[in-house]
Amino acid sequence: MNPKEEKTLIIMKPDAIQRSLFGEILQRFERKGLKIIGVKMTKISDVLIEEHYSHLVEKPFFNTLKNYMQASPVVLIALGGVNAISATRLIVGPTKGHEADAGSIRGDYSMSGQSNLVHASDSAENAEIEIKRFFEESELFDYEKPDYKLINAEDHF
Ligand code: IDP
Ligand code: MG
Repeated sequence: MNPKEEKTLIIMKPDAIQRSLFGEILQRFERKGLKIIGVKMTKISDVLIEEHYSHLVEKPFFNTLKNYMQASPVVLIALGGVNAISATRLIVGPTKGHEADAGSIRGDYSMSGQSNLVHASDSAENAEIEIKRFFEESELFDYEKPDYKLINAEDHF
């Protein structure tokens, strides 16, 4: 296995589902060359939101953020790939949609600092914790993709 192979957690937030952008957003990750290793739809509980956004619980906007995250089910996606964590954060773009570059998901489809369509893990440490938070081991899949060598050229090894 390539030592730079990583797993990362994506959450399609309620606005992505409610605005029918799920397919469009997923396609961007697929086209980049990332591998879908887990997918499920769920409504996130109070406890898991407080855990997932523990760095924000003291903020004045936390309750509004919690209501937003529970406005509909979300879709949880685990992605795998070489340098998957940083590559995925670049595709997603910075937090505030109105500041995100055109070409990124948030830059192309969002305006808000809250309703920004998608969550992506920000470090190797957090990616591991977040995937464990939302997926059982049996819900993650390892399988061959015939395009792997085309996407990950020799310079990756
Ligand atoms: P990130 O999603 O870009 O990693 P974080 O700072 O980890 O950004 O914040 C998590 C989520 O909390 C954001 O994606 C956004 O939905 C929400 N959020 C962050 N800052 C604000 C704010 O100032 N007002 C409202 N919501 C915010
Ligand atoms: Mg974050």
